Amino acid sequence: MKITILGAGAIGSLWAIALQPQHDVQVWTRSSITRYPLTFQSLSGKVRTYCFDANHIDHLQQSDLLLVTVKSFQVITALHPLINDLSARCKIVIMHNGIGSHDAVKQLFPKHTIYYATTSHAALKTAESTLRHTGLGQTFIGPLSSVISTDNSIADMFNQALSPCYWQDDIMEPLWKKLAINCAINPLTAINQCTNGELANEGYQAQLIQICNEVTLVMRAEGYRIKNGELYQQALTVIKATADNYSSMNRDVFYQRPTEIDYITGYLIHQAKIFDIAVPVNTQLWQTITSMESSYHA
Ligand code: KPL
Repeated sequence: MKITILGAGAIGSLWAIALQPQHDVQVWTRSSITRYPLTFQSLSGKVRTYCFDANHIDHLQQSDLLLVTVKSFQVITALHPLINDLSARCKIVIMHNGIGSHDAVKQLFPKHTIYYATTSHAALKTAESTLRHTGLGQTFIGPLSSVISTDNSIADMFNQALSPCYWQDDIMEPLWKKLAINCAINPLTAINQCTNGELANEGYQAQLIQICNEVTLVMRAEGYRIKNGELYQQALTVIKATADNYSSMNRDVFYQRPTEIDYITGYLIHQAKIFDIAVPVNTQLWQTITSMESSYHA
């Protein structure tokens, strides 16, 4: 397959490396580079250097797959310039933290087959062209449209590249479960500028439980069967599995970049309003991150 990966951040670069043995992969970036060199350290510590094509319009136009790995709030701005260059058969896979870009993506590409994906693989870009795979995770992929697509071969393709990858008829369910984990971990690690692992300390437990209880109420209203304490236990599992990592929101606040708060906690608050559910703890976290962002350059 000819593949273009839109966004050469940590996750986009990780998939570029995973897909390249079997596919013809290029990256698409905001800059005008034509080659993208990357030094990669695998989970076993092995280091290898790669060089991908970048920003070749003919490769984009011939692509069978466009994998979009930019941040949630960049999806539409990044996709807009590509509308006329994607062939009608090009499948689009969108992979970002949080929820909320899907309606705009559907409007932008009404005739294309669109999938959403979520991954818990952890990767860290330690410099512009250095990538470290820091945690093994799993990936879920499924169709955006509620009409169930029978073509689940895309999940096999991702599974061969970086397993495990599971097909999901209702992709919203894993997206919500990942959103719950991000609601629990990301704002707290950003506000307190701590590693994910520090959230295992006693002092954070009451807040983590409240955050997860609020998410549970909204997810149940959305129709998902969530057991009491399930989301908190899942968040704790991720906290322990990624103990040494800094969350993406922690890094965004550290480097004074925009965060994905509106697509994580903001999306939860938006949906809670629809069902008239109070989410005071998450609302407080949303307000704190929002005011941290607005004071960046003050
Ligand atoms: O997705 C993540 C993020 O940092 O955005 C978690 C799961 C919290 C891992 O760090």
